[in-house]
Amino acid sequence: MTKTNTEDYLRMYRQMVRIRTFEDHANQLYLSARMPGLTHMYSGQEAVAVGICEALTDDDKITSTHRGHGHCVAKGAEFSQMFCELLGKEEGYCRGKGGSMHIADQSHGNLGANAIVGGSMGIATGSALRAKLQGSDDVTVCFFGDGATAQGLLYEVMNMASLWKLPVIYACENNGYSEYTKTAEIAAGSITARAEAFGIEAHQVDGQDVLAVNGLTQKLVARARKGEGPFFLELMTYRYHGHHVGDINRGYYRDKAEEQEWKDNRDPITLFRAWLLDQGIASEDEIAAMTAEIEQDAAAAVAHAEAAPYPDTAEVDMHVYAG
Ligand SMILES: Cc1ncc(C[n+]2csc(CCOP(=O)(O)OP(=O)(O)O)c2C)c(N)n1
Ligand SMILES: [Mg+2]
Repeated sequence: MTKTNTEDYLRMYRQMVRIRTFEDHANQLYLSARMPGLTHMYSGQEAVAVGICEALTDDDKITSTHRGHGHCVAKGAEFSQMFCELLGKEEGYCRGKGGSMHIADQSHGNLGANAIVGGSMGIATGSALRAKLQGSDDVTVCFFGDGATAQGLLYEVMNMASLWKLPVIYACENNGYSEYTKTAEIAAGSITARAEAFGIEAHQVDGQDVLAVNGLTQKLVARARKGEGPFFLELMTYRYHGHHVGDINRGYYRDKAEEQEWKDNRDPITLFRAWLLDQGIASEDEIAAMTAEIEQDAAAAVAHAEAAPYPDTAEVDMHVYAG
């Protein structure tokens, strides 16, 4: 059964705005040299993370990528602990030692971001095998990008998942680019056909339409819980920023007109906002108030994280080895 509840719609919208707002602040931290290292913005892809994670419970698991802030927020993470993690502070989800590309939030079932492209595929499949062996009905969603379909690991794990009917959903976010290269130049044939070759049911979905993503994911999650998995989703989407925050002059591989076209006509937040207004689910004023409140939360979380202490140097090897 798919969700039709007003509260669910508003929460989905809120979560999408929270991701966009988080990313705007993270980008500012980078541009003003207040954050160490680089980070990869999720802006533009919000409907994918939110549409999928809103179909999951805290017991369900996800694995994430180098572009992982959106997945982390959508799975229930708090701004404050996330910004602390980005700034290397003790209060961060990984006590400041993971940073942007390694945030994990096990309390909400987020097994972690991963800087290795495709690296989380084995972890997600192992998590689904654990669920099956333990007789648990939780489902694992494995997020990865179109570029990660070039990793051989995907074909090893899809083979196992299909043979063993594992409760895993492979969610390929096809944003059209792998670093500075168009997907069309590096990926031959069809992405969904790769999964179908292993006997896995695969769907291509409009990744800018949160209701389409959520509706389909709810159905697949329910079926995966009954042992009908695995499944594969190819979510057609777009990233607004460069590959990472430092990739500002990207004209040599991507046209500004193309970026503008997606922002003007395919923005997931604008599209869903128009739908909420049209359906009378929210008013302009309510949406403006929600947006302002989220902005305040983010600004307060950044201020908190900047003032927060770094971990003690004595704990540098803490959490490196199990036990
Ligand atoms: C194993 C591995 N190879 C190469 C890289 C360098 N790298 C980082 S992100 C990226 C592109 C990934 O593209 P995609 O999977 O489409 O994700 P997107 O960045 O578009 O979200 C590459 C090649 C890496 N991190 N890990
Ligand atoms: Mg990509």
